[in-house]
Amino acid sequence: MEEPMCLIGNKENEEIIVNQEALQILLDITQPVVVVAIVGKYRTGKSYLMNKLAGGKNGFALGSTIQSKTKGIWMWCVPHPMKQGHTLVLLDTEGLGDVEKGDSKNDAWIFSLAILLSSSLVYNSLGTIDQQAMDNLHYVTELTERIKVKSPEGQAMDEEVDESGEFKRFFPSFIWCVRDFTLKLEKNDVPITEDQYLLDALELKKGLGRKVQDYNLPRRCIRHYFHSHKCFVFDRPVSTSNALQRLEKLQESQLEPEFVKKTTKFCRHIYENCNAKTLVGGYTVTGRLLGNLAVSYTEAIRSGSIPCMENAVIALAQIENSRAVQKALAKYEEEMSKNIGKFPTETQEEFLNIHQECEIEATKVFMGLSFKDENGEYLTQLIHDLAAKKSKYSLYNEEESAKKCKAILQNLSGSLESDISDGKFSKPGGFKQFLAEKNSLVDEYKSSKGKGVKALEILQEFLTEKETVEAAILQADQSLTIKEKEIEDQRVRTEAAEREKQILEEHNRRLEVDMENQKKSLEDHKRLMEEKMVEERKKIIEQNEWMIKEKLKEQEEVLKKGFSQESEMLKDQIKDLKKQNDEAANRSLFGEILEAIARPFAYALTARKKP
Ligand SMILES: Nc1nc2c(ncn2[C@@H]2O[C@H](COP(=O)(O)OP(=O)(O)O)[C@@H](O)[C@H]2O)c(=O)[nH]1
Ligand SMILES: [Mg+2]
Repeated sequence: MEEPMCLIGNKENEEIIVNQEALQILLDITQPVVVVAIVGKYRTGKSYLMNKLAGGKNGFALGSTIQSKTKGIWMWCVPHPMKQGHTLVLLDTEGLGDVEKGDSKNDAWIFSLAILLSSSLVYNSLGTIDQQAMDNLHYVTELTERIKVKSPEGQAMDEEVDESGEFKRFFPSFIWCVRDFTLKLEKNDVPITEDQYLLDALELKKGLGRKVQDYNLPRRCIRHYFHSHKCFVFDRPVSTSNALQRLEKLQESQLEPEFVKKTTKFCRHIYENCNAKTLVGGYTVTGRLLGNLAVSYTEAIRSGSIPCMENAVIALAQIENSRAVQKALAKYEEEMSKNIGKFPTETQEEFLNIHQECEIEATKVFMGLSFKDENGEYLTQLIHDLAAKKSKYSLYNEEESAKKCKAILQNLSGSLESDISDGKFSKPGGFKQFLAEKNSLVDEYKSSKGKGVKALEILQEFLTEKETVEAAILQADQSLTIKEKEIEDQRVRTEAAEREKQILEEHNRRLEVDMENQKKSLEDHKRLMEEKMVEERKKIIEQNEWMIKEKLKEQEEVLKKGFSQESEMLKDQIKDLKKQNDEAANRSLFGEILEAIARPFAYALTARKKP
């Protein structure tokens, strides 16, 4: 992207909308995305810092030039400077808490969206971390009303569920940037780190009074909702206000060295430590997924409901899994088309080998793109559609075989045909001569290569066509007695019946190998799906274990400070997470789901066999 673009517009008195052009850019990004969003009051140098992250280019318009910029979330996608194969998506919020632009009711939604869409959230403020800075972050205290974790369907209407204990799992990491910081980083005359400075500022006060509660609330939210708390303090970039206005035009050498140093350190931290966005269960978010997430959340808000992370993931999985099926089928076609020159294959087994190779490639594509296909719904569809494609190609292989066999017969039977029409066999001993020619034709046909699976059937068709002529020649042959003619006639019939039997056997044998192949394919799919599900489950268990560790840390801290009520709450949450993990570890290996996938196919296969 050459320059930033508005991703989510937030015009006053209008609905929040996703800009289609920006959406398309996201949808085209197949790489995982590291998403850094910045929030905070207007004119605190947010856009300036985002430009630094984009590699120092001037893209996001700065305060002095933006009077008419659209409010909302602006987006800039750039190649990640350190993580190969990743895209860095910068989200700059425009006009949050800007009184001049009218304090739209949508601002709180924009704040929530920045959280929902990012993997790292930067909160930017001026001066020091004081009460004012905390107050400006009041949106964070309203998040329980703006973000739902679980789908409300499973909950009773009047049930007040506190889901904020789950926020940590979904929320971005938290980075506080303090600009124009003038204090010394010290506590009781001892130097402290920036992170310690933030943690001290987030310390809770004891007491039950209203004032204490108000003081504690935003701090509590920040500690409890976000899983990591980083802080960067910046000096003033230049000393004169005149120079401040022209900041973007100044050379680095004209800025305060400490400011430059800190900016570099901040950028390095983002590049090195901010991870790609993931969904619950550890699925990595690509630009495509991010675009769909933006649409899903924004639409929830427009329709008057609260964005629900679980629902969004379900909706996303549906979109992605349908696409995974389509991509896998396209892969099958692509691989098959490379092999089409080998048709007709000599045997059905050869055809099935080709099919199987293509199927494996297709399934790999599906497994790579799909996620959370918990009921095996999309896998079933894939297996079904692949089976249909296999039938189509199998039929084509048969048609090619039939064509080839007919061509061979046509070629071989030329002289026999002209001998018949010339009446060469209408003489005593003619029948024997006819038989000899016919048999040598059949022998030659049988030894011809590349006839494929229809060889017998087409021969049978050919010989059946000749039956009338054969009978006539036999009857006309005066060198044979009636008895001999009867015997010959019987032999012709027996031979035909024999071939018919052979054809049927061959047909059934083909079905048999088809069935074996289908069974094996099901087994393969089952195995791959099982592996994938084990992997997915492992990720969930790992994530829960990480949550437990985070909560234990939090609990230790609140216990140290004597907040026993909070500690109890955390204890419950930890207990719950442990229970979830025990359940996940003990659940059977999706056997039932996989059996259910296999059943209709096994049934369809047995039904096709001829008696
Ligand atoms: N005092 C101060 N001004 C800054 C800083 N960084 C940028 N500015 C200037 O502040 C004005 C607003 O910056 P901008 O990045 O647009 O702020 P935003 O509204 O938060 O995005 C511009 O004139 C910038 O040059 C800083 O660290 N301190
Ligand atoms: Mg800005």
